[in-house]
Amino acid sequence: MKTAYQCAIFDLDGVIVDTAKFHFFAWKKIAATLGYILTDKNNDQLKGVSRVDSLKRILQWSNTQLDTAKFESLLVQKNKDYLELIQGIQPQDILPGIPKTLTFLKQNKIKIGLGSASKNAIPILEKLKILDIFDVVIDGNQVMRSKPDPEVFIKGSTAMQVNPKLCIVFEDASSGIEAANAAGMKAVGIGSKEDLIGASICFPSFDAISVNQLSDLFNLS
Ligand code: B16
Ligand code: MG
Repeated sequence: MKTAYQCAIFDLDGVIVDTAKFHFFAWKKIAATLGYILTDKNNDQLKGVSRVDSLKRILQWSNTQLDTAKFESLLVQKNKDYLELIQGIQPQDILPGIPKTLTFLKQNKIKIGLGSASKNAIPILEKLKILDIFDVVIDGNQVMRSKPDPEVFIKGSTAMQVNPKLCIVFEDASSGIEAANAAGMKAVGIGSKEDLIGASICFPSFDAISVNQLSDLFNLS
């Protein structure tokens, strides 16, 4: 019988809650002030990427150079706009299939971690009223290097004292799938197979994962 996985590490934006669209709105507004129209394709390349690195990418795409003060002020403005957009999020905004999955993990004594690039992860989990479900939360305040660097996931498995080989990461971004693979973890993609190359398996959403499939994923059956 195969060894059972001992922990699940969730990405936040686009996996637990659909805040990805609010990041997009906020970045679109910033890009427009630079005379650049941010496309859906651009946005896919910002998923899972830190705030600073996201702005660097937008400057590159728009061929813009800024001094440090202006760069900092755009970061502040983006976060201000983003926080306004997510002000009203509530437990009903948790994506379908997530509550069932968290219950399954608790029942099977599988540890639950968060591995997000966002510096706003804790207030978001509080708004969703699920912060206390997590054994460990690693967010953008605790890492030096953005996904696809594996730092965020390695910090999570270390804090939970679980071998990376026995961790499953759930991710909606290609940078996150790359980070999970680099950490030596099993990467499960939430989204399309075409976008999430490198994932060991993909599901369109958590709603599409049955309890039997969860058992299989974690080698419990
Ligand atoms: P913040 P995740 C990431 O979160 C988002 O996907 C990405 O779009 C965002 O730029 C990054 O967090 C930083 O977020 O500005 O709130 O610190 O997908 O890793 O949970
Ligand atoms: Mg994400």
